[in-house]
Amino acid sequence: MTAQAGSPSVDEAPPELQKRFEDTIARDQRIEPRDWMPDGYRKTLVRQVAQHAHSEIIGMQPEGEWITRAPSLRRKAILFAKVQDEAGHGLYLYSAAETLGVDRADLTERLLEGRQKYSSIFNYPTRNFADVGVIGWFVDGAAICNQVPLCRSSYGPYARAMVRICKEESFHQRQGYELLMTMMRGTDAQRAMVQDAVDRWWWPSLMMFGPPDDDSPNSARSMAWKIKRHSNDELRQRFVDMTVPQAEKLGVTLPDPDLRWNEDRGRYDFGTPDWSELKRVITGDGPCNEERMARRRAAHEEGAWVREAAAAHAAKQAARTQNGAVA
Ligand code: FAQ
Repeated sequence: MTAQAGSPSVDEAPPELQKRFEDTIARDQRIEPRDWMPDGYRKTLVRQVAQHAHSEIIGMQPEGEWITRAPSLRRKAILFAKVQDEAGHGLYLYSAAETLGVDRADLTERLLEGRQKYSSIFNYPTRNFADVGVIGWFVDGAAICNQVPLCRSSYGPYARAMVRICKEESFHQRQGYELLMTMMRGTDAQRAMVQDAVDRWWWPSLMMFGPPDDDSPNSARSMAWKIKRHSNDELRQRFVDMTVPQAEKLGVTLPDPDLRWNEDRGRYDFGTPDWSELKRVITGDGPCNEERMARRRAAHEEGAWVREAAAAHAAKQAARTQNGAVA
């Protein structure tokens, strides 16, 4: 990607622009689209924001599969609203990415060609309705831990998009927990479904935070630029500390024999996720990678006529406005 028009590369940027950028970061103020920024800063943001947007859109699939199989009208309406929110989050994030001088259609191409990633978590299957609850509790819970600090990210449009997204994620997490509470008050079979879903989603949820800090090539630079505010391991720890008491209240067991309170640290100790599994899933070899990408490609192709119609409508409106007619 090239620097935006009017934004010289770091080599040719006047020193006062570089200084202004560095001062803005140091003062914890926001970089805005019109400001000069180093190419690396822009590229890092495009990478992270696009990956985040793709995750929201692909993330509609695992739960979306249960809309037609929801056990009641109430659960169906809630699930519908949640999955629709995820589409909205994708749109806010693609819009934030576009302020960096990239085009949403191009980002989608990069995803479809496998040149950009989406979150590993969405490559796991949803086997029963308790999975919908556990996704809300774990996956949205992890998203909140990761994303609340991003509301203070140094890039203005990303930070502002995150404020709105986090409010909705918090509702998503509660609906998941409430669904699981209801199932835990039900039959033995329902309680077993919840425990089974917890067993399958726990470790993949810990992997959502990314590789361990000593194997995270982007963290140091992203944190120096205040795009990321905390390291992957710190956020993973926060998620564990938040979730263990919730699991106790719910009456489920988290599948980690090494999980225990550490009095000295005032935090929970926990086992090591299988990092080779994360690598496999990220590089396309997870349980549902092929299925998720095939569905995404099909949706893109099936939606071509909508994009064409919207573009034709926009062109007609623009021509009318140009001719002085009331739009
Ligand atoms: N999956 O050097 P790092 C949600 C990649 S939204 C796939 O540590 P970084 C809402 C990483 O991109 C979930 N790839 O990278 C919802 C990099 O590859 P690259 C998405 C991963 O960027 C709920 C390489 O590994 N959230 O859940 C993963 O500093 C329910 C090295 O890693 C976000 O995107 C992974 N788990 O830290 C929706 C949050 N981890 O790009 C529906 C914003 C790492 O160099 C239902 N993103 N990689 O080729 C972030 O905070 C960061 O980008 C991290 C990764 C923490 C994900």
